[in-house]
Amino acid sequence: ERSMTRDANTMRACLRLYLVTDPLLCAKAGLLHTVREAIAGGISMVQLRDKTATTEERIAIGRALMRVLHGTGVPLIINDDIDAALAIGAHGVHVGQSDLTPRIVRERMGPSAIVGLSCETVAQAAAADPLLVDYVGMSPVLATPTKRDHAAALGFTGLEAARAATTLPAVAIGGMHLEHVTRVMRTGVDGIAVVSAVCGQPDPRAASLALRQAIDEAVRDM
Ligand code: TZP
Ligand code: MG
Repeated sequence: ERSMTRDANTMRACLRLYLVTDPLLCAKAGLLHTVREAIAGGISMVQLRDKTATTEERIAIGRALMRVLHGTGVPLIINDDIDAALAIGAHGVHVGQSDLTPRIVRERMGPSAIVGLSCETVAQAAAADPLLVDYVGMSPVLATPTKRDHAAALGFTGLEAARAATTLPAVAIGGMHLEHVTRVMRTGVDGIAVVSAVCGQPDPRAASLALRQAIDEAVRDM
């Protein structure tokens, strides 16, 4: 049985403005402060992504994030680390194509957890299994310095093709900033995932608010 959070329409709403955290970009203002401000600005989901932390460190940060998110309705997704997600009581796990398989994530996280999968090609998007996966991240739309060794950029037409290859809720990631919102939302994705458009910005609340307003406007116009 599907929980509220895994319902496709709820999932689509959670994908509108998806904040993926970067420990270095958030270091100056602080990760918790950045997320608090971003929530006030209207982000709809958060992913803890820290490639260099240990599981113990991820658990500590994740527990603090859960306290920040408590009562907001904003789910917390953990990148790549099922043990941390289970210890934290996080809402889900996000994996890439060369990480743990969605089947393993689903088996270990249980039926009510959110499972996200990064797709870098049309074929990968077409292959994403709706029985295991709740949403796909189309990645990267544009080249970005935030992720090292990322796959070739999809571009907007590549994003359109990838989006058309699956009926799963979908979010666009990679080099996404305010000026891209209208074009990206026209491809039919449900939302936009950002790192540097919020993390490390002088005012993460204002940055989130501007993105959220532009996304909501694009959704209204569809
Ligand atoms: N996956 C694909 S691109 C990317 C991730 C985590 C980084 C996106 O960062 P930014 O700063 O929003 O371009
Ligand atoms: Mg990964």
